[in-house]
Amino acid sequence: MIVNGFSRKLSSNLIKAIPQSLISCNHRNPLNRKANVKFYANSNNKGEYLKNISKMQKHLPIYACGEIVRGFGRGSKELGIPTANLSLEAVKALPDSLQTGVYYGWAKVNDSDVHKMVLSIGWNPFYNNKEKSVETHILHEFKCDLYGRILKICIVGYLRPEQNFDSLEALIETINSDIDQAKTLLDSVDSKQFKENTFFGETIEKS
Ligand code: ADP
Ligand code: RBF
Ligand code: MG
Repeated sequence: MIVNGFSRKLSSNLIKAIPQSLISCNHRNPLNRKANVKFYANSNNKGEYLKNISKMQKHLPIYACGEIVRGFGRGSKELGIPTANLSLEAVKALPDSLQTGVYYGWAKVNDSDVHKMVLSIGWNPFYNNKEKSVETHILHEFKCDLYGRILKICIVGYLRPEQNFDSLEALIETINSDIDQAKTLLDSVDSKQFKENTFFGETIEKS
């Protein structure tokens, strides 16, 4: 097992969720089951959102892992939403097809259980970062910090592009809405199958 790399790709083209107003559509999933999928879109550019979602979804799921490193420490202090940042090495090893934006999926830290997660990839336009970051907020309360541990993630679905905001409150509100959507989407049978993948059972060592 390679640390700091992505290891495996399966085919999936589920249409997932995006923020703004709630819309629902009928869609056939990869098992050809008919699914009424609720998603969020700005009614003015719904078409563009849908095209973008299908495009991103074609590359998923992506399995990746790497060491958790220190960032600016803002996630916990300013937002109340800690994010485990992947090392630069791991970020560089991610495939080019993985574009910036907000995603959801599954995460495991060292030998922990596999938990739901939301993921932000990019330059955090609200903070105008100079370096690209890949940050995972795990939907689990950890008793201690996780720096130096190995984070394994399975990126299951795309939620939305990165955005700038007028206020910190608006950023926090949107991230909390991402979290709510992720919780629901990851409860589906199609999402749960990725949690069971052998990737999460394999032992990895630091390189
Ligand atoms: P940094 O900028 O160094 O990433 P954050 O304020 O974003 O700092 O906090 C992230 C750190 O908080 C993680 O590296 C980890 O040690 C810890 N942490 C605790 N709980 C969680 C969680 N549920 N999800 C992600 N990180 C968590
Ligand atoms: N930062 C932004 O500037 N714009 C965003 O749209 C944005 N969306 C995020 C969505 C999620 C689910 C998470 C976990 C983070 C997001 N961030 C975003 C990153 C956030 O600014 C960053 O985690 C903090 O600055 C701490 O590093
Ligand atoms: Mg962080």
